[in-house]
Amino acid sequence: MYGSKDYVSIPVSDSAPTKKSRSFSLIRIWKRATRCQKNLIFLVLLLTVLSILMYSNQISKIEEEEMEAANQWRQKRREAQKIKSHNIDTGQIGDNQIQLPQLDDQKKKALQELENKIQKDFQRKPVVIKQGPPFRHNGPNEGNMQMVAVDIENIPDPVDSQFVNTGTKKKVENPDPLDIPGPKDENLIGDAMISQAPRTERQVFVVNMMKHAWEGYKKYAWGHDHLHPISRRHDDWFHVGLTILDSLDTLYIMGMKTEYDEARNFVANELSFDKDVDVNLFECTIRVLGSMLSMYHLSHDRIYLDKAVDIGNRLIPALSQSPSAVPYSDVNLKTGKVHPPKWGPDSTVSEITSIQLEFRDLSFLTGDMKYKDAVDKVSLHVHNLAGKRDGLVPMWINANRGNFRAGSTLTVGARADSYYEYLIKLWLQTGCTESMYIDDYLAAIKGMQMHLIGESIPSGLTYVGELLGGRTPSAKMDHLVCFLGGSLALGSVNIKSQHPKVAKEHMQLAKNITNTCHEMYARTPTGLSPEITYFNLNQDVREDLVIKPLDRHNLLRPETVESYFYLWRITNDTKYRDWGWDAAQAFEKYSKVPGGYTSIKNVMDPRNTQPMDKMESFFLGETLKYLYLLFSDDRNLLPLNKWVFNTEAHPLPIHSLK
Ligand code: DMJ
Repeated sequence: MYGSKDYVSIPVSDSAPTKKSRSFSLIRIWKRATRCQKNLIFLVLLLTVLSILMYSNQISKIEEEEMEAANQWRQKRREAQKIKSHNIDTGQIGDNQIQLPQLDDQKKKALQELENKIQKDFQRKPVVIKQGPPFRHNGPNEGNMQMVAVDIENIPDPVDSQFVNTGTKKKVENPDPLDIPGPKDENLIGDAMISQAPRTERQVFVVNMMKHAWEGYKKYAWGHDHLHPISRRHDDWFHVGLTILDSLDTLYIMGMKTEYDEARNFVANELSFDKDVDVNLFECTIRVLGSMLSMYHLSHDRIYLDKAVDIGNRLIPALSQSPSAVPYSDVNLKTGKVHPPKWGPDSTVSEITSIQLEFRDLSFLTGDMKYKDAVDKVSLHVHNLAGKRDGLVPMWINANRGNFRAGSTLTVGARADSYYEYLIKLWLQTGCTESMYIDDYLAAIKGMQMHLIGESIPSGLTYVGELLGGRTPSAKMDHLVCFLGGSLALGSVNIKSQHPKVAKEHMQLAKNITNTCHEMYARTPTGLSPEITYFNLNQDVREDLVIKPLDRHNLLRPETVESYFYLWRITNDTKYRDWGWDAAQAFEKYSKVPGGYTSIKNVMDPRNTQPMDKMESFFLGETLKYLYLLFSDDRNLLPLNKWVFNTEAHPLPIHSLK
């Protein structure tokens, strides 16, 4: 009804409650609250105040860190500017980069002569593919493999001369009756081809590890790059069945015929490199090209040579299309398109200097010098490049400009490691004829002694640290550095006649570093090494090794057992075999899962290793191969004066040019 009052009016104040009324009501609430409620409110208030205090403390810490970083950055900028102006003064250009110095005519001439000599020496070697050694077999599926008679001329001396590439062949008596080829085991391949020594118990153990890893891979990841042994899945990186390729020569050397046939069938029938996928030049060279070359040398099965040529041709644009002598890090296998790494402008020094053994071998096999020329150009460039410090290389290098990144860290670990490894191995590869490599190698080791090598407290363990930003010492050592013991020992026996004093020093260093790497395993509760270890330099601390929470993972890496192998072959000291055995046991105990072997996140807690669900291809390609060789009683199995292992443990022959 219109006009009648059908609602109740309530007087409402239009203004918000005043501060006074609000505090009155809070007091009222407080008064009405029970003791228990009051306690609760008090607790909440206390916690709030504490959190605010902690938060502001944190903020000021972050601010301090940012300030510190900014200061460091400013300092670096000032240094960079100094370098820049220095470069301008000396006629070089540069934007925080160091340029190749202008060579005077005399130096240019000397370099050209050196280059010609290398070229000539290399070409003197008969090219296998042209001369065509009789293929010993046509692949496991196309005929029975024949046993190769042991060439008595090629049996190395039992002790030192085994390692020294004198270039002269010496007729020697067979050092051990066990080495005489015995009756052929139908199930053996690699051993039957290379040697006939019986397997040791420890070798059988490693063969079983390989079998287990292979079975898991075959079941859950066949044709893919890597196995995830826990989730029983896989991942692809290059899309080429990387684990199969990395495993081939290990299966061959271990004489695992059935598994080897499966792998060889994959190469023959399924493997294609015609993939629209960007691959890393270095990783693809050491794993894929390295494995194909090795397999060709071991088996003389033509299929591997064809694949080696195919992958070599697909990788070469990374070298040929660079505007400088420094290759691009990535190349597309189908299109040949190249580019620097996705995460930054620079390549790492290890990746551009650890492709040479493989490409040079490809030239050796095919007679086509384009592969060797391309990688020799890189080596020569790095050899002459300004910015090294006493033979040590900054870890970043730019493909567009061809120079080191100024202020890069100096390390023998990640990003630089195999530069040092390949210096000695490149010298060995052509029968110790190319002095540039040995000169750089000797200078680098001296540089390490001057700047990177130290001793921990209290046990005096020899570590190889880093110079952060090229100047700040850090007692940090990657597990990757553990290759160095092996390389030093290998170098030592080969330089002995020319540099006896240095050789002795290097051998001692090799033993000390390998001992430290052993400690990195032995001192953790799992017996497995962490990825990174810091060494204590503080008199008040009683433990040599400092293992930070984020560095506690173990990726099944090979470097330590690799050095055990070299040290055992070279010194005959059985402790290296025992240490290798301990490592194998630890892998078996903490990394083995029903689906294969897995990387783990925490070597410090045996009850909670936190498996990472990944089996790297190098576990089969390197770690298990080196363990097998370490436990072999047969010194003729890939003797070190005939073979040089690439950084992925694929053996390539030494071509003595003398
Ligand atoms: C391998 O791919 C090679 O040994 C490389 O030189 C370093 N990293 C892994 C193994 O740790």
